[in-house]
Amino acid sequence: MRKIKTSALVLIAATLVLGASTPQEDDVVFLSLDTVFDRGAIFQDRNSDEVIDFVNARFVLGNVPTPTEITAAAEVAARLGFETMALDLPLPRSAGEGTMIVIGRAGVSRARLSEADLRLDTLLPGEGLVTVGHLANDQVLVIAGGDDRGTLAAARLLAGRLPHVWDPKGPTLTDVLTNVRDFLSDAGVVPAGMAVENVHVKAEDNAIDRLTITVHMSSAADSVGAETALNRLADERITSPNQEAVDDDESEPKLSYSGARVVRINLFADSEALGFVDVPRAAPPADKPLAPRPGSGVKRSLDLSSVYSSDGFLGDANSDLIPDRTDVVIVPSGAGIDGTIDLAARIGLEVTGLSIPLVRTVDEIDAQIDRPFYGLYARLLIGLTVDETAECRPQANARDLHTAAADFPVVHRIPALLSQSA
Ligand SMILES: [Ca+2]
Ligand SMILES: [Ca+2]
Repeated sequence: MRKIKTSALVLIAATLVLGASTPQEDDVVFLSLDTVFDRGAIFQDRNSDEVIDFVNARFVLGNVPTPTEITAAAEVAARLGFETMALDLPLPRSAGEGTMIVIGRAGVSRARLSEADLRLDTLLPGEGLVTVGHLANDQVLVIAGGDDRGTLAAARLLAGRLPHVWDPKGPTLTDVLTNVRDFLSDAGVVPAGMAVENVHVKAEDNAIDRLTITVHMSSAADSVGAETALNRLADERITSPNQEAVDDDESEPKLSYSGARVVRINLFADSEALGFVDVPRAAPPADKPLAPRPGSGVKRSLDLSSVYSSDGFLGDANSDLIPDRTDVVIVPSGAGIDGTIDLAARIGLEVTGLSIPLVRTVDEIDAQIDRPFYGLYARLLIGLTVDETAECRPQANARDLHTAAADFPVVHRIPALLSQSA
């Protein structure tokens, strides 16, 4: 079944030319964080078989991106590849076609977007934001931080967590929108429109720091009613916090998500901002043991013919011949690392289970040098060339590998084709 996917892969060296096929008229092209991985502005089904086969996106980074910005873009690219059954490589960069995915403040500047409009100007070092910007008639996906660490945190939030509220098995941003609408409707004030404005994250945190929802009310009076109801909820939660952690099978209190420290509701009426209310979560998630993920043996038959198989960068945990995990960490360093973005996208395309982080900066590797990663630790450079398979070392032992691997969120999927033929 992997062949289905592989045969759909199209490598195009030349610049992508649009026009041969265009999105269907009923394609939703509205770009929104809650539906960013649905069929729409970025993910398209160009032959109308209900399977995503086209990634309508281009990366915009600064003129001279840092290795960390490349790493951030590559993490996002891996998720793009993961969400589609076919992909044109290389992924277009700034001058190409497609929805812009802007990485880092240098990318924001290059795209001529306003940091203030995007709420990027107040970000501190280590803080990152995923949001949607507007440029003329285009919508732009923006992933940026107060510094490179913040940008990378935001990229990993998008690549490894969204559209879920952190926990890959927990509620989604769409659920949050529904919950906010229901809460306000119960309070007698029905929103006229809603959207996820942005998702704020801090490096090394274990939850979304702040999830901001824009709510448009029909009138200023309705906005006051909404503010009153939300403030009452927030005050109750602040004065009598629930100290009990929330287990998976418990339903959470109203507008409380263990994967988001705060839900901020921005209230508007007649396009005028009328204030916001921060609703803190009732309790953090319960500590739970991380599920072990099987490690891999040493890859003795790795060569360039086997990189995209279970003998290479990929792994097959359930032995059904379909690669369902990655057994590789990409560490971009040196000159010409831009192609890391395409390499990550290709790896994402080839697997049915993806772990983020897939790409690590040299600094991150240095900080964890004593900690075993996956079975294979290959240092890669670009153009699908193995520059040096330095430090291909045997795994320390299976238990340590489980521990290391279990720290990472694993996004699983059952693609339409696979589920049909299963
Ligand atoms: Ca299709
Ligand atoms: Ca498998």
